[in-house]
Amino acid sequence: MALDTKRPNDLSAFWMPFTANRQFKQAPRMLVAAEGMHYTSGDGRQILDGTAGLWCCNAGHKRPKIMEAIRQQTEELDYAPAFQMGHPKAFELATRVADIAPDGMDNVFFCNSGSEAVDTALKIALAYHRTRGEGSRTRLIGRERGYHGVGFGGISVGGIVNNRRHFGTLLAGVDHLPATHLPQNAHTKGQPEHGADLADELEKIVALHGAETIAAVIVEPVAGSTGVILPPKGYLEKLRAITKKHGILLIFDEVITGFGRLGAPFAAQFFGVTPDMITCAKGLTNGVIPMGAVLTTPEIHDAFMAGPPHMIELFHGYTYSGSPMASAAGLGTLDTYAEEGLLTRAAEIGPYWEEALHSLAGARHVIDIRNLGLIGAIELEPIAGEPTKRAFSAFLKAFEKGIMIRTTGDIIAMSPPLIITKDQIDQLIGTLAEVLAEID
Ligand code: PXG
Repeated sequence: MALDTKRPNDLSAFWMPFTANRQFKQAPRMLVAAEGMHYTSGDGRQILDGTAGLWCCNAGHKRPKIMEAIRQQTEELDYAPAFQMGHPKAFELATRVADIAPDGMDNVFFCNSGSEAVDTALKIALAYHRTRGEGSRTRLIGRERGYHGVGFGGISVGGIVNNRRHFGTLLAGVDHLPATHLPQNAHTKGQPEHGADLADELEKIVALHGAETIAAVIVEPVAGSTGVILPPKGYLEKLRAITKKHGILLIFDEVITGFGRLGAPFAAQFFGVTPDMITCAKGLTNGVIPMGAVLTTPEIHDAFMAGPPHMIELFHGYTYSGSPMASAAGLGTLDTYAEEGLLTRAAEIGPYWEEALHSLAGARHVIDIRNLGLIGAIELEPIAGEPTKRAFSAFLKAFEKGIMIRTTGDIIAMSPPLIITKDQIDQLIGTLAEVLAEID
């Protein structure tokens, strides 16, 4: 039977995520191919990728090992039930992830995205305390300006107003630490000096509610989505000490910092602070096939491994947890990272990136520049009464000129693939300088 196409193939059916749909559909920005550091736009131009897609294509695009791993997997095993059955590559990938994870993070729970990883970690935290007879620990603590995906758990602990206020009452029993963004740290290269004491706010929350009611604290070691907010020197160490003192689990949301973004496999290693759980996604499969994961300590994992052995220990999981195709993509990705030394490359190229980025300090509209590893942010003075407009016009102009950047509020955020060369950094920053000179 011939396909019955009642509708023309237009842009109306696809309701796009986190997008100004009407504006996009009037002047679509289509991407039709990608390789290495570049996208190809619908009108045939090469676009230098300054954002690794959405912080996910850490090894760049269409990398042969990853593509080949997926191709081979399509010949072998398309899908295997994820519950009460297994397939070898999920186990192999979990072992390989645990290998590069901080010491003591030995267990890996797979899911399909960062949002699912966050909700999984929060559920594990609650169930862990309950399993140990501390069922009164039900409160979850997030942070203002935190982004933890879009599930109900994630938006509840998250601190982005627009992601929360349209969606009802959210989870009960959630509190927030203050964000670590301080004006006195403007134009700092690398980790800021001021603000470690903001971690002490956790002591106030503990005093208010009682430690015995608090299950976990979740933070991004470096917040990406809200415009690159860095942890002041000593802040994460303090947070670790306070959580440990009160028996509260510390979760690092490493969905963007995981897999080499800061110059170590995980931010936990970069900062030398080990949490109790790590959430990750994105770079786990180089963004090619959706996959997320939660890494835990054996202490947490083993607490569930009690009771009759035929019983399911954790009532949680997804149809596609550790799916064959995603596992294959993950293995190809980790091979690529290892062969090319990408998980530490940001440490090598970071100083060059830092200098290039901060060369924009005197450019029009710029009020702050922040960086760490291969992450950079340029904060612009908003147009009076029209927040976000200036940065968005920078984004449009940049795309016109052949570079891809991200904006959030009036902040330009960049996180190029870890394979970026010095020449490409020059091109990215040079083009951005032109953009800033040209926009209103
Ligand atoms: N946690 C963190 C820290 C994230 O950055 C998520 C969870 C959710 O992941 P999923 O896979 O469910 O989207 C994220 C996602 C941006 C941008 O431009 C950032 C994200 C996603 C899309 C855009 O900053 N981060």
